[in-house]
Amino acid sequence: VKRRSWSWQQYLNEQKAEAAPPSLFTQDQSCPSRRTAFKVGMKLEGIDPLHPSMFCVLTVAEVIGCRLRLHIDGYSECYDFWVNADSPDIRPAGWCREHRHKLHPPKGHSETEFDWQDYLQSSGSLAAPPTLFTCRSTVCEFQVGMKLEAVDKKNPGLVCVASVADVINDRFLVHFDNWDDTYDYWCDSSSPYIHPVGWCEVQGRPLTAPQGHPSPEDFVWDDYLQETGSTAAPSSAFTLRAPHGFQVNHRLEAVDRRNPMLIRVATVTDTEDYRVKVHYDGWSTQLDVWMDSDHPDLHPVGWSQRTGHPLEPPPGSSPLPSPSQG
Ligand code: MLY
Repeated sequence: VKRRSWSWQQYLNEQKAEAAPPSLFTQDQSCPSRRTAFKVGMKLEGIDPLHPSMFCVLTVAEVIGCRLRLHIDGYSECYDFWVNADSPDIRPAGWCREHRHKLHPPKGHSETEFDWQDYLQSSGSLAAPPTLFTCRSTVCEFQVGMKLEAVDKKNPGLVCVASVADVINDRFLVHFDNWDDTYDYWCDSSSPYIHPVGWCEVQGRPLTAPQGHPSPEDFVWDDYLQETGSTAAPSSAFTLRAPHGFQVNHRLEAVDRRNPMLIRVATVTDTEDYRVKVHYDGWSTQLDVWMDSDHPDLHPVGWSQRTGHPLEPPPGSSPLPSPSQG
C-alpha cells in the first residue's frame, strides 16, 4: 500500500502554526550529517534502558532511517528498544573491555569467559564497524564515587542523596545511594536535575536520605561523607544550562511514547524551564507527555523525511493531492 503523501508545509499553513526553530534542538535531536550504515544483524555493546548501569551485548534488529531497534542478546524481544544511530548509549564490540566496564554477556554465557571473537564466530555474525559510532567530547569534572544531590526522575518531587556511579566521556551515571539501578540515569554537567551537596539546605527543601539510613530526618552530609569515605562533587563541576526556548504551539516530530517505532506530528502545549508537554496532533490530550526538552526522541520538523523515516500524520488530516494517486 502506498503511503499517502502529507506535507508539513501545507499542514503548518492550514494550522497557521510554526515549526519549532531548528536551533532549539540539541545535536542529538537534529539531523545527523550522514546516513547510518548500521545493518540488521550487526552486533554491538550498549546501555540497557531498564538498567542504565549495565552494558549489554546487542544486535541490530531493525533499521528505519537513522533509528535502530536493538535486541539484547539472549533475552526476550519484549526488551528490544529504539535508539538514534548517533546515540551515546551504544558502543562498538570490545569497547567495555577496552574501557574497563563490565559487559553483561548474552544469557547463558559466563561473564568471565565471554569472548567477542568466539561469539561472533559461533553466531556467524559481524560486529558493527567502529566507524559507525559517533565520537563524543571527553570533558567531565565528575568522578566515580563523588556525592551529589539529585532529582529522582521517577519521583520528581524528591531530591535525594546520590553518587556518580560511572563516567563516560562528558556524561555520568547518577545513582541513588542504597537503591537499585532502575532509578539511575545518565546526564551531563549541565543537567537541571543535579545539585551540589548542601543545595537542599540552602533552598530550604527536604533531602531524601539514602535508603535504610538510621535517622533519615537528621541526615548530615559531613558525617555521611566521612562514614562513606567519599567526597562531594565540587560545585564548579555543575554547569546548569539555560532553559530551553520552545514555546507553546511550536510544532515538532516526536517518537510515540506507547509505540516507539513511530514518529508523530506533535505540538508543544505547555512548557517548564527544562521540559515541554508534547501533544500528538489529532490524538486525545490524555496521551500528552511531559518530556525533557533535550530528550533524543524529539526532533525538528523535517527530521523524518531527511533521515528516511516515515512520519505519522495526524489522523484525519488531509493528504496532499498527489499526481501518482491519479
Ligand atoms: N515510594 C517509592 C519511592 C522510591 C524512591 C526511590 N528514589 C529515592 C531513588 C518506592 O519505594 O518505590
